[in-house]
Amino acid sequence: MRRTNPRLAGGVALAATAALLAAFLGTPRVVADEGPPRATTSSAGLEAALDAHMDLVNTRLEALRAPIRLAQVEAFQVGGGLLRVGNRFKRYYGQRWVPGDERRAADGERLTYVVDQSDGDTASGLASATTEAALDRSVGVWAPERCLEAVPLVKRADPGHDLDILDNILLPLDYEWGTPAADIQFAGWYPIELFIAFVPSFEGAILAFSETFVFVDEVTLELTDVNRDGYLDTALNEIYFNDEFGDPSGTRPGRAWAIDVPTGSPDFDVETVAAHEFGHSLGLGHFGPPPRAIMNPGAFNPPGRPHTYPSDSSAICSLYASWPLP
Ligand SMILES: [Ca+2]
Ligand SMILES: [Ca+2]
Ligand SMILES: [Ca+2]
Ligand SMILES: [Zn+2]
Repeated sequence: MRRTNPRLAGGVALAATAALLAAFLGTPRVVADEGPPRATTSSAGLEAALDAHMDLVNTRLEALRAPIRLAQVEAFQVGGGLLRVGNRFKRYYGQRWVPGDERRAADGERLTYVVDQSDGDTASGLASATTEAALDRSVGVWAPERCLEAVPLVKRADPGHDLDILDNILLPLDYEWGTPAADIQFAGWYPIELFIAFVPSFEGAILAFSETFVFVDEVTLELTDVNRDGYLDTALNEIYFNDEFGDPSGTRPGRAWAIDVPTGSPDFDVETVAAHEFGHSLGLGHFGPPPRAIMNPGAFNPPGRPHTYPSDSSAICSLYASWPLP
């Protein structure tokens, strides 16, 4: 949800973010020698940008004394379809949800998700109700998995107040620090400014991103593993979509967010991309191809409706077969 008077605030927020990044990095932007600055798609550059992003977010979380840290970022990059995962705390295997974790007001052994209806419209012309239905279907791609039988995926109603936090960390004058309403939050479709703040100079190449936060101890500020499974304890996951795609007045008018996109179309199918992102929300990484999987990096618009493949199912089982036991 955008704050009121966004026009006035936008430039200031962007400048503040750039200044902070500059202080942090030295050089926040990659500028070509000839001509105006332009996007680069080198994967090393994007990885460096994601690392800088994680440092920035964690510095702010620390300054705010928030009891969470950003542990993992996944950016869905178009143009080659590459995806990159940043993993911050390398001495741990990664992070997992802890069943019944009171710190995130867990709904018992269920995992909850919410769709921010206030950011659900797309510049490509989809209504919020339409994208919400597609996001629900993307969760429905995973829900029937045998190894999720003990992990119901429960939808929470949009409470109407601001619920997401990363938008505020990136552009504090434009967006509110929300009160999370679920474990997994579809934060909505955001203007290019948010993606400039996310990974400067790669903003036009990022279709969506997923961020996973973990808990730190409120007193010692150390990372926690309360259930001693060898994994950090996941606190929150948020998914953001880039509304520049399909914006008639933007730089990518011919590559729109759409519903039921046929194979071969340049458009992006909301349900398919969201199903991949929700896989990250559940804790999955990338694998293949081969074999074919929802969690292949960059696989979108496969024929027919999205569905899980055997390797997706076995990956889910490796995380959840013994849930709620570690
Ligand atoms: Ca927010
Ligand atoms: Ca939002
Ligand atoms: Ca743990
Ligand atoms: Zn991914």
